[in-house]
Amino acid sequence: PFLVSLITHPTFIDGNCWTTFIDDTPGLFSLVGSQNRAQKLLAYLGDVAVNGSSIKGQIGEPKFKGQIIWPQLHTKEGEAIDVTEPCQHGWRNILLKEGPEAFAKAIRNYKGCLLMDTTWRDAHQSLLATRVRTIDLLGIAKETSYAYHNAYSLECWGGATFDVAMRFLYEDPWDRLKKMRKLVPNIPFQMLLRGANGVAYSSLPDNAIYHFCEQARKYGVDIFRVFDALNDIDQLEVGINAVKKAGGVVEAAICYSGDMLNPKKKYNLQYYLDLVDKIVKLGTHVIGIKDMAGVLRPRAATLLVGSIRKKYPDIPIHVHTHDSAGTGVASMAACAAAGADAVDTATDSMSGMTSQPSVGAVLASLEGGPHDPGLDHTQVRAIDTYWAQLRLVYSPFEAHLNGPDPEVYEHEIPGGQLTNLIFQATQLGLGSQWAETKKAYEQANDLLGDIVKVTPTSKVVGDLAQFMVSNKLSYNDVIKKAGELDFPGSVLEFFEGLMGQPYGGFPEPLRTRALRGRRKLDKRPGLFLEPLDLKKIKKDIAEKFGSASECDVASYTMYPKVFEGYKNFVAKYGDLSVLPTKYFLARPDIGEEFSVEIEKGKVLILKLLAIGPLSDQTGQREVFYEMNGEVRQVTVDDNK
Ligand code: 3PY
Ligand code: ZN
Repeated sequence: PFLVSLITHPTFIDGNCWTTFIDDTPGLFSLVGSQNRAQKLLAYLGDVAVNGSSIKGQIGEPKFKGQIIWPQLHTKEGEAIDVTEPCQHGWRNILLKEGPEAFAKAIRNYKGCLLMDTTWRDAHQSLLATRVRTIDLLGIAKETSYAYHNAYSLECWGGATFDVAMRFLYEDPWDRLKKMRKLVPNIPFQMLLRGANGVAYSSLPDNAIYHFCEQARKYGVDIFRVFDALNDIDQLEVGINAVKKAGGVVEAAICYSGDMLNPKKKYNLQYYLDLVDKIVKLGTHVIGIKDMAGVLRPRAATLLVGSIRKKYPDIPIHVHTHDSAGTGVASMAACAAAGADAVDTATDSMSGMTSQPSVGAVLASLEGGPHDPGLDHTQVRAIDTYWAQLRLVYSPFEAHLNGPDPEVYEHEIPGGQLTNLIFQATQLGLGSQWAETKKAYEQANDLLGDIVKVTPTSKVVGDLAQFMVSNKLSYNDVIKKAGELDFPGSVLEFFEGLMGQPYGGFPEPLRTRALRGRRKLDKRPGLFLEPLDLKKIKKDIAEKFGSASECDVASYTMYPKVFEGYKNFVAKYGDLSVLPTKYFLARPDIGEEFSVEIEKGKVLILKLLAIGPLSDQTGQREVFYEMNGEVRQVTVDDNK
């Protein structure tokens, strides 16, 4: 392609070719670059045309492949809002001008109960296996900057999005963050940080967490919800200190488990209040309550939030929940009434069940009263018309939940995991085993000492539950045979202490028997890990892939293999984040024309012309595309 651009370049054709022509004509390289990108994109499109999408977890094709209709926002007076430029008003301005303490104070002084919108992170993590792509978030970003300008924050990063972006969507999570930030300059961005695990599944050396938070803050994260899956304060402290050093708002969260109002349960009000004392001592700006399974019922919510409010009248309280049992709206309204400063909701068509409660329902409950969140429900509804269409584009990742699951009060499976487990059970055709798995999950939790369950400890319980179901082991079998069983790796890691220390200690003699002589840590794992040599990592990445940014280093420290897989994929197919989702997941119809902006101002008009016959000799097919009026051909291995 380079030669082609050279000999077809006007200067070359004119005969005015001088020796420094190539050096003086950088556009030539960009032309070569875009031709390369176009060729790589064609390679992907050709592959999808022949083999279908290979995106993991995808079942079937999008239910909706039509043109998305964009919403038009209006002011209260009925005037159309011009969204050419993003909105500039919002709580982020206080943070940028006056810092985290002043931000927290201003939030606390606000009369209403603000909302965090989780649509861009937890909602799709909990409903659509975290598969929503950057292009679709950016598609509604400017409108969102207006409709949600008075929101406490947009949760848009961290949790599972980091891993999934690279592993399954072949996207750079940092690129997503930077692009979202440009289009939404006014609303604080919030991420979920798994304490000393960063956004990974087990502890990393402390310097990796510090380095990660520094980049996250630099490129746009404002508020960091920091939690530890066992509420282990030493693990939490690592995350809290890293966020503080990076200059972010610390929202240290206590993870709510069980039922505080049931005197027979392990975690009571005093347990939570003691934890809150500890995070306040560590200097949290906002107190987070993280109800990852949706088991915080309204009466418990009133007591918990009310008690914290009384003890800490000046610190904002922000409550997170899932709507698995259908009580989310009532609980969030109870939290607002008990003194919470912010609660979590998701856009209506991405809400409910394992996701967050619906923004429309929470607004309907609070609007006009003393805790009014200060959002315009007609604008919020307009945004939802976009998501209603998008949800159908992502239908291949639906878990097909039909209704609330009040059994969550017994099994306590976190929202995201509940969807995953149902999805897995359906895929394996184990519908009848689903009930068994839920029961086993409850028993596994008891065996492990009734632990707090959220990533990564929820996986430990889930793995043990599936192990019990597939090996037909009862609760007593596990206790009796512990010394001989080959427990899942995650269970052994938990017993070793690699996820921190559980409240009340490890269950014995099960731990000792299961470990069979493996080490037992009694302090946080980070203390045993050597700091990472970040400079060397950067050098190695640059050598392998040609360039390396600090963000690449941070991606590598979290997920070395996934990062390399992502980079190799991009080397082969280019940056696919620019490809509209329906063409990322399925091939277009023959003759269907569509456009892709491969870089700013460089638009490709594409049309699938034909898929050739299978060659017996090579096992390949030719795929013919029209690209900007020219016929292009790619040869594709037929893997079907
Ligand atoms: C995550 O860690 O990704 C979670 O969403 C926990 O609730
Ligand atoms: Zn959640």
